[in-house]
Amino acid sequence: MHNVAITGTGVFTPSQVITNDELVAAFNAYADRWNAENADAIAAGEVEAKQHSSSEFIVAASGIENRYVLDKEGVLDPSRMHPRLDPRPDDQPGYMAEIGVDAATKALAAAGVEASEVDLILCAASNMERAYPAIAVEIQALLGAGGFAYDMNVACSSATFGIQTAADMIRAGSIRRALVINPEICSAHLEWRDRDCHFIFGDVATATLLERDEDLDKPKFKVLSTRCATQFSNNIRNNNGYLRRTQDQMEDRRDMQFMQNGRKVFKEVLPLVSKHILSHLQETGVAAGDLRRLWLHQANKTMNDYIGKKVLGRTPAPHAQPNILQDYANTSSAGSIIAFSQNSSDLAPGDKGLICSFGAGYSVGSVVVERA
Ligand code: CO8
Repeated sequence: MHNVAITGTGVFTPSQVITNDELVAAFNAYADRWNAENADAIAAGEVEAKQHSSSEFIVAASGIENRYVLDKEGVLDPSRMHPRLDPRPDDQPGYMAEIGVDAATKALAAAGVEASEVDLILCAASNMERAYPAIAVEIQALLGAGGFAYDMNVACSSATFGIQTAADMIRAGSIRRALVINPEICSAHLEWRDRDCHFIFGDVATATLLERDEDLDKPKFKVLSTRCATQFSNNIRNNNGYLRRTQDQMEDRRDMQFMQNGRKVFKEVLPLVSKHILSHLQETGVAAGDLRRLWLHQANKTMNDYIGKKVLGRTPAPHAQPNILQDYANTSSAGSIIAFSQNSSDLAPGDKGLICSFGAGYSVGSVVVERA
């Protein structure tokens, strides 16, 4: 068995940002327009009027203040309410490949590794832009990487499940280096016309480079242990898929976009994640009190505060559990990797931390690391 280390990470951040106030103004304009168009049905009690959203609610309920997106104009157009990403010819890079390559290039540069030295690429994300060929194979070609590549989807836990998959192959000796890439264009599968969730997601791409650790002489995080778990739930669900055209009346069906029962998710996922982390740490022989940092999935600030307290047995000290969701919102699988990438360079050799993601499935994945 070989040792494994994370030697580089990279984050692609879109140039366009939407503040809560901009988002709420667009939503409220849309709601007013919809209510006017449906005034008779509302008066007859056939449909409910759409209520306004509010920035105060969004911050209080989630901790989110901004989100980055690939196309702001389409999202904020009250007559459209979703991004416009024009189709690209097949001989040009797709959207996911393009942003994935950006993040991967940064991760490779951070580690001082050439793309040709990489022998596995996993594109691990909540949605894939097309059915096939795999986005990962396109990224492999664009980067000039060797070996093989494939896509995998475990929703918000895709990054940590990808890290375990790659780490297992490095441990077993079948590969030496892997890039786990998480291009998340969440704006394309968020229902921006639903006030219960319109504020939740943003776009981003992250990449994590893992290498066989044979006395690697560079800054690294040793991967001490990985653990994944799943438990079926319908509380976060999206029914869009290739059977779509086999079914009638598909136009504008709500379940073709992200749906969740947020309250239930909150209640059910918290104990699942806390127990998962604590038993993983115990199995690894790391005391929770010895963790310098928790890089948690970025869905909800209250949720992270609760998990941090439950795992560490105390209110986490400042910087012990960094959140990035105020700037990025929920970016699905990429969230914990952004937190890790932007808040890990200050750790000293010997410091330990834990990356953890959780979400649809349900799924939860954790990675115990040590700075070296
Ligand atoms: N403005 C004003 N009021 C609002 C708004 C709004 N925008 N939205 C809802 N309200 C109202 C509600 O109608 C409700 O009113 P009432 O009490 O009269 O019924 C009241 O505010 C409270 O609403 P909620 O109970 O819904 O509010 P919560 O405090 O529960 O907060 C959250 C809602 C923020 C959604 C919260 O429940 C939460 O964060 N839950 C956990 C979510 C989570 O972790 N999900 C998993 C992450 S997703 C994932 O795993 C990836 C899936 C795949 C990727 C998909 C990418 C698109």
